[in-house]
This record gives sequence, C-alpha cells and structure tokens, in this order.
Amino acid sequence: MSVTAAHAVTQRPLYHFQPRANWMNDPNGLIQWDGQYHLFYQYNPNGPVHDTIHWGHATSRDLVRWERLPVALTPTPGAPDEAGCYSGCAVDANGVPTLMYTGVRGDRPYHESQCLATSADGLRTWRPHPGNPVIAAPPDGLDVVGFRDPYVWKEGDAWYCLIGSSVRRVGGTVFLYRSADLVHWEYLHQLLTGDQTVTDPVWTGTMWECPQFFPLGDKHVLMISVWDTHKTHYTAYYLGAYRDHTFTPEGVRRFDTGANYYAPATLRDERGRRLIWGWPWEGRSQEAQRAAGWAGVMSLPRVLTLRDDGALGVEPAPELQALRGAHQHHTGIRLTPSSSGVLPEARGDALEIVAEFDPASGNARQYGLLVRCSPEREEYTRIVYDRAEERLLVDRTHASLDPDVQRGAHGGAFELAAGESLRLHVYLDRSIVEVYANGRTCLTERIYPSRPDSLGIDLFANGGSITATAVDVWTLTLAGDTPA
Ligand code: DQQ
Repeated sequence: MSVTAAHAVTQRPLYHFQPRANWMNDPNGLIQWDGQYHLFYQYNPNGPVHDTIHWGHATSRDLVRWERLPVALTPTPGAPDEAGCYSGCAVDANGVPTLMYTGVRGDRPYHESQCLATSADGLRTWRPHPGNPVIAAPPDGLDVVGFRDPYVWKEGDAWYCLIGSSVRRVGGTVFLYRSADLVHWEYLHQLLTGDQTVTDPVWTGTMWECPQFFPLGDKHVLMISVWDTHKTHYTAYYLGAYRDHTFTPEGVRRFDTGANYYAPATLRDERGRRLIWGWPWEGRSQEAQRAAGWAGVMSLPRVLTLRDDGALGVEPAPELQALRGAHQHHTGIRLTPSSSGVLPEARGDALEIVAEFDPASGNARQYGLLVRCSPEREEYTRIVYDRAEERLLVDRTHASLDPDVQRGAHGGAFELAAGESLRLHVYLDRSIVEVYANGRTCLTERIYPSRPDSLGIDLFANGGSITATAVDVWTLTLAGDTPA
C-alpha cells in the first residue's frame, strides 16, 4: 500500500457519518418522520470536490447507526437546479414530505432560485415541483450578493421562509417570506441585517448562509453561517425575542469556536429536543482529498439548550454512549510541567475521553489533554485550557509532520466560575476532534497525523501543577453498516 493510501485509511473517520466516497458538505433537510431521523446532505457523487451538487440521504433510528439511501435530489438538465441542488430544509406539509432548496443554474456566479420537491413513497424518491422555481429572485430594489438556503417553518396557518443573502457594502441578511401553500410566496422584510463594519463581539461577515430560526425556551435563536470572500467561515447565533414577525436580538455569539465547523442545520425531534449537525470540512489539500477519494464528514449530533446566562448550552447527544467499548477510569492524577506518559495504557484514534480538572488544586497556567501523540512526541494535538487568558483552544501546531495540512491554535473565551471544575469531553475519530466543555462550549477541528503510531493520549500542565480528579477513556466502536 502506498504511503498516501495508508494515510487515507487512518484519516477516514470511523463513527462519524460520511458517504461511502466522494464529496459532502452541509447537512440539509433534517427531519424526524415516523420515528426515523432523516439526514440529507450536500453531495457530489462524481468526485471528492465541490461540484455537481446533489442531495445525499441517510436515516437512523438511534442517531448512531446510519443507513445510506439512494441520492434524494439530482440536478435536472434545463431546470432551475441544472447546475446543482444547494442547501435547504424539509417540512411536513400536511402529511406530504416536502424539501425546499436552492437550485443553481448557468455559470458561476450561478443564478440562484428556490425550488420544491415532494415524496410520495415515504421520503425515498423525490419529484421536483413542476412550478419550480417557487421564488425566482431576491426582492427588488436591493443590491444583493447571494440568495440561498431556504429555512421554512409553520406559524398559525401560514408558512414562513428565511433565505440567506447579503446587502452589498452593508452586511449579511436574511429575507423573510410568507406563503399559504409553499408555492406562492410573498416577500415581507429583512428579518435581520448585519453590519460588516462591526467586529465586536463577533464579526458577522459580508454574507449569511444557511439560516436556522427556532424557538428555544422563551427565546428565539437565529443561527447564521458567516461567509466572506476572504475565506472566513464560521457560525454565529443571535438570541432574542420574536413577535409579530419581527426579531429583536439581544446579542450575538460564536457557535463552535474551532477551525472546521460550518453550515449547521437543526431539527426538533419527537422528544422535543433541538438537535444540530454541522459540516467539519477538510483541513488538507485538494490533492490529498483526491488521493483519498473522499472529502467532508458530518459532525456528531448535539443537543442545544437555553442557559440562564443567555447563551446556548451544547452537549453531545446521549445516544452516542452506545459507541462505548473498552473503558478505563483513573482518579487523582497529579500533573506538573515534567509529567509525561500519565495514561500509558490509553491508546487509539477512535476514543471518547472525559477529563475533569480541579483548578483549585494547583497553579498551572495551562493544562489539558494531548491526543494522537507519537511515542517520541513528533506529533501531538493539544487541547488546552489557558487559565491566564481564560481561553479554551485546540492547538494543531504539532498535529502533523505533513507540511500541507492546516495548523494553528483556535478557540474562544472560556471563563470558569469560582470553584468550578473544567470538564473536557472529547470525541476523537481519526482526523476529527470534537471538544465539549462544561456543557456550554464546543470546538471542532480536523487533524491529519502522518505517523501510524500517533495513537497515544496524555495529560499535561504548564507553569505550575494541577490535579485531574477523574479521567475516563472509552474505545469507540460502531456495530452496524456505516463505515465503508
Ligand atoms: N453550501 C451550499 C450552499 C450554502 C453553502 C452549496 C454553505 O447552499 O450556502 O453546497 O456551505
């Protein structure tokens, strides 16, 4: 086996959802129907690059094992989606499963319009609506860039739809529409428009993609994917009040402060939970993606809640515990700057780790976890709490000896209350790391260790000592048909 092929094998995630091969990006059309979760996603069946975008489709009963189904949406020659079926949503239209998505046609930059498709066989096959597009162009009189990613919900007797866009030289925006039948739409107004000159507390960019808008507790959340020509891609959310089709935001924050998480979509499941999936895109070259034959992965399902401090709470879905295999439990590990190899038995590239640190137990300036460590530390990825800066980071500076992969340290502000422990909950799956902390922040990063022996994990402390009060490590395995 060539070196490249060997790397492709170890970098392909084991328990995160992926198509068997080729390209995937955004989650789309998330819906639970007759108990089954349906996950659609942006998919190119023709190669591991973003092109000829279809909708892939998978279902699950337990959020862990996914069955891959035939492609749901295919571009139709001569139709508004002839160049691609871009992102969108799914609704239950009085018993008829209905997708609303952006069709693109022509040459780049594509003409974008909004289309419908329905299924008469239990969400298996989909027929484009003969009247497509149902929204042909953005509202008149505005200089807009981009018009895509419809998000639809029902309120009273009417359907409402948000579409992501941008007002040139102003900022990202979302247009609000109303319809009685999902086919004839009336433009109402801009639900919210960003200001691209404002950078604090979050720069909301020049264009908003993939809006999500939903009630949570007694508030509404407007989630947007911040896109910019300078290659900025991240997710932000506004929490606020929604009344009379007007949204009054109280503040804006980042969602997932890692380097590789974008275009999330949500669903409210039959248990009333708000679940979210995002797209952790690749952090390696197009050549490496072509050599691997695949690109893109779906994040794990997360449960969103509304916290008393006005921020979103986020936890991995508890169903993921079904992945747990062999388990180790350690307590009271004292860490100093010279500590090394404190978890010699724990190894693997598909692991769940829960590590709890007591800040009152010492004065370490930085502490945390190392994953995917080679025996002599040529490679390692650091998950770091910087106590002085009050920041939680994933540091990929030494994650790979491969010079062509993304590196750098990413993260965000994270304050611990007086007496509060730090609880790091980490899912490692070969080339993806998802980090959750204290139920209120998360980071997603892609890493590409080049050495097959980069399988160790460790704990560390810098600038002082600290105690890890408890550390649990599980080897994760997936029984079922998901891995290729
Ligand atoms: N991806 C889709 C668009 C969306 C973007 C195209 C976000 O609909 O705006 O594949 O990643």
